[in-house]
Amino acid sequence: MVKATRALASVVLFLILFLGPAGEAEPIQALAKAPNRPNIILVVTDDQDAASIRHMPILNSNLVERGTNFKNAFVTNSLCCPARATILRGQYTHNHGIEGNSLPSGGFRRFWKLGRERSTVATWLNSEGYQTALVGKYLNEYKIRHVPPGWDKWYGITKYGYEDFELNENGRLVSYKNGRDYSTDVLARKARGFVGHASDRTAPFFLYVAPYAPHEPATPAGRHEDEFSNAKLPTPPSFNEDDVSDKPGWVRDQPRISDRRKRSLRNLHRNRLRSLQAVDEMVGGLVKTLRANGELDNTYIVFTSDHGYHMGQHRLPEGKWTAYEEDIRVPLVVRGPGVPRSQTRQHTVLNNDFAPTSTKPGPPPPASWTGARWRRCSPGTRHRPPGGARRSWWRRRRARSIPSTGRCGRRTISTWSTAPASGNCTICATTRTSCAAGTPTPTSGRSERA
Ligand SMILES: [Ca+2]
Repeated sequence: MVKATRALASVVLFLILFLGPAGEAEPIQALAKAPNRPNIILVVTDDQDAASIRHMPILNSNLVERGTNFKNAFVTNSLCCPARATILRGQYTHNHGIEGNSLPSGGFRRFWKLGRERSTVATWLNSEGYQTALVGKYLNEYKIRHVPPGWDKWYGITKYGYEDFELNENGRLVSYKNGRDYSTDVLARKARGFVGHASDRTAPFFLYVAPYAPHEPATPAGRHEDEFSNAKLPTPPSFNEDDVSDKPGWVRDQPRISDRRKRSLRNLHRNRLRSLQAVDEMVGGLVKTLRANGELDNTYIVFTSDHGYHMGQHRLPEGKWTAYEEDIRVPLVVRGPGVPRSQTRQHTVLNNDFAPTSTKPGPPPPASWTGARWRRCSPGTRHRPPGGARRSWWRRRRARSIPSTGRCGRRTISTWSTAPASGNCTICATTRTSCAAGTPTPTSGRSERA
């Protein structure tokens, strides 16, 4: 009984507390009234910029208008695998050790070799009696029959694609390439199937559903191909900047974006929006299934992306893995019991905080956590900047702009620099050409795209 109560508090408390409405008592009352341990559905899209959720009408009517929208949600490393490892572990990149999408700096195999799978949000919730399932993208370079611990049901993508893809379905590799199966729709069916099955049991469930959209090539479902044909490429003041003299060298070296490239970006933008429509429908389907099973009022639905995306800002063509706002800002919308409806919050939330917020693996919390449980975000609460190593890391990342892994002497460290022709060593701060200890070896962000 004590364990069950603690689990209830652990899962409900933090989601509710950080969402605390203007009235201080409401979240506590909501917790006290919670009849059952709540279910959690975490939707993580791939490469979705925060602004694009306004083009998802079902998401807006079912989550934004029925929940709370966080306008300042950020990731601490805007690349797929490091960001997803952070969501799973509640750690900064330099602590979980997944610095890239592939070996030797990252990828699934490094996550596995380091034993990181043995302690994730899935194992924590599973040990508290939750039914758990992952549907969709796990980690880059995951392409085997292995099913990580902590997951009761597993439908991990082992080959990325929209119309030609492969899933590991509970240890069995299943290929989809008949032209009739669209990846987001297949994942939606798996997700709804799990919710329906899990709802028949008394134990609560945790569903991590991660569609491939709107990742390039952003192929839309056939039924959405003709939509957004007149959508214009967003061109904020940062788009294709005329004056980049205030930028680091690697940005100053970028040429202006040509008209031809602008048309390419516009077409990609339209396809990204089209591909998101199936995700929108997936969200609607999950809500419908929850409602049909009587679980909607006892389920938190969290919608976010692994990181943001830039398309022409600061002269940078399409991509990610920079420290610019477009890449680190993500959508974050939460709906669930006790969550204020149709509210926005301006407080800073990081992806490091997702895992600590969603669960509590029993006392004591893992020493590995570098995220924090989301604090009460009532009006007037001020965000405290990270301290110690977090602050140092953050400053270093903001000072640079694109991450790379380098060595300086005996130290290996991830930094934010992308092979400028000149400049300081990103580790020891001496000029690169005169750095006696060693020269950092930058890794291009564009070399690890998936
Ligand atoms: Ca991604």
